[in-house]
Amino acid sequence: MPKKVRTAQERTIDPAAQEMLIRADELGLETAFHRADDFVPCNIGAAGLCCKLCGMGPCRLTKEGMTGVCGATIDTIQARNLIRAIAAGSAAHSDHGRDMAFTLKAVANGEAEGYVIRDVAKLRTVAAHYGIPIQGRAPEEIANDLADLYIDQFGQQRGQVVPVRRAPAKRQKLWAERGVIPRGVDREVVEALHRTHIGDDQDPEHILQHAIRTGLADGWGGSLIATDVSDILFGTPAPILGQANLGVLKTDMVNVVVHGHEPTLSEMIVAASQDPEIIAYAKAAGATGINLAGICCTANEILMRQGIPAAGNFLHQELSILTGAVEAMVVDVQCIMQALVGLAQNFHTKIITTSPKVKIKGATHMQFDEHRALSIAKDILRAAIDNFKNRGDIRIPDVRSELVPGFSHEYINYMLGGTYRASFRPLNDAIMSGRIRGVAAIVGCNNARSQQDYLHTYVTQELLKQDVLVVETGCGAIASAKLGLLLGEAGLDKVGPGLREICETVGIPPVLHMGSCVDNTRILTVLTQMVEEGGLGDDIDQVPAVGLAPEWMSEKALSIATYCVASGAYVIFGGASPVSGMPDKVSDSDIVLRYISQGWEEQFGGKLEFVQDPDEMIQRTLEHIDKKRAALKLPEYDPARFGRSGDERMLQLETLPLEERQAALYGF
Ligand code: SF4
Ligand code: MSK
Repeated sequence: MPKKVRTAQERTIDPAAQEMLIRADELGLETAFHRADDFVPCNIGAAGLCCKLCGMGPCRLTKEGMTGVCGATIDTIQARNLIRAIAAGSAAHSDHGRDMAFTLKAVANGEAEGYVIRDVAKLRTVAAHYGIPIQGRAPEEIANDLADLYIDQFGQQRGQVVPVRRAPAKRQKLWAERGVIPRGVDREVVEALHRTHIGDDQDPEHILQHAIRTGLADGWGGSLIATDVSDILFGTPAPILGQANLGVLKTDMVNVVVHGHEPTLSEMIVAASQDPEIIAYAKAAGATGINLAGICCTANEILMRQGIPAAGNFLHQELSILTGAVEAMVVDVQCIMQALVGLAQNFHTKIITTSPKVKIKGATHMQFDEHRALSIAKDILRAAIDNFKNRGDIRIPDVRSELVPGFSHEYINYMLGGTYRASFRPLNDAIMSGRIRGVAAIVGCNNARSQQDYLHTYVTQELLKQDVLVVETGCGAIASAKLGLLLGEAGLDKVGPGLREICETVGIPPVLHMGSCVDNTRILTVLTQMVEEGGLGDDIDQVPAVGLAPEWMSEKALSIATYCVASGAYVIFGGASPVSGMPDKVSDSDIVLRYISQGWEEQFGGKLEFVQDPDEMIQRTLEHIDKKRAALKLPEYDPARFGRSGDERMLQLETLPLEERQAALYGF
């Protein structure tokens, strides 16, 4: 089959990205978009039908009934591949959480240069959840105890990881009955690897049962710890004005792009960039100052706390280098393409790796250590400033959008009820009345095989028209940001009438940005509080809500999907299914697909499905929401019932003569 080379417009809907892809072609350079066109994925591996777990393989199963050399069946091989991906995703998020907990310990003991505890209220709230004494104690003492407790969760061997106590009571009971509460974060990941070694667990359903426990170790373990500690150290996000897209890079400033996931380094680079000595150093180099911008989830971390602009999402990492205007790209962990180094060699951009866990051949390594964080951050910025003089031709697309990110669970609680009666009641009431039909969490990555941002933004916009409130995280949130959906009232003219009334009354955008990919735990917390508020059932699986990852790419996404399913959510992934099996067959090879859908739904009330067509994603989302509404005996969704209040109505009334306005408003 001849390979199809896509045009820039077919590769991405983002005009800034299109401009950079055309520049890449002009310069004879390639990106992930080009490489995705250059080779077709192996259809055996893509369907989960290849096993390379031992030296007798790789065994590629291409026909119904085939087994590997050891006799492993298609369904066993698929289940093993899937749980290994989930374990890797759970490990990545959780190791991030572990590092955050160690940083909290160091800060509590005065050993971390430059850090302070910024959110003492959250520290006290979280500590109180676990019975850590808070009365009359200094924040550092509480933080020390919380750090010890959190560090213990990773290596704990028996019992239950403590964050699961924050799930709805009924859910905890269900998990206990099913035997899936994680004992310790590391233990579940290790067991997933052990079970999938040659000659171990060979019952696909039994393997996938442990996948649930491995995913829960992420969502109600490592990720939740990461989010808690990030908020305690760097502040719980609240709405702040920001900008997104490549147009945030500056022609006259030293551009430093931070990329990856952990806020420990990026927050310190933000602090260092404001140091007068560093600013003076930049000016002495001929620049007007230092301009920081983020990529991927590091972007989300510093955007929602500091208002530092986002240069873009996952597929923008190479595109930002193509501008020729980036003096340094500073990376830590996860979602960093090896191709950055080769591409950067065509420009002056320095790729600086910083994590002891991540090195890339050809990159400059400046290892980060939280004990000397500020000094290292300044060294990194000096290296970027020194590189300013080496800049060649630059082309920065004049494309950027404004946005308001920072809708943490705590802020949503506050915005709905104010300081003295913070509550989720108005949200629950709006869903119960049908003003809001339901909630969709649209999260996850970009994928070079999709048209960048198209699926995210199409699904988002269509659900908004149907009065579905959308919350977003990760690279999906940046996709909506670039389209202007995260700005105050932007896009409200395309939002359903009931949802529009709520957005206008509360003063929120129709899409709420809730953070990075590790922050999907914020969505779990929101769902839990909606349950606890009353009126929407007594467990998460009863809430009219759906999770979607239309352009998923990473193993972390699979782990997120699994813990959301285990928490009771219906999760729809776009793109390719890693367990699609033999084409067009209803056979053994469908066991895994059936189990993660019907099987998991019977046990946990949530299910995972892979759906390629965006209209089908939307249809299934709405059907699920309406099914959950009916089960709760809520009124059937009817868009015609709402829309007579809100800003537009008031503006219309203002044009009427006084008597008519009074008649319309008060009936006299
Ligand atoms: Fe093949 Fe079995 Fe070895 Fe997998 S574990 S590579 S199926 S022999
Ligand atoms: S960065 S995991 S591409 S969301 Fe979190 Fe984006 Fe997905 Fe990486």
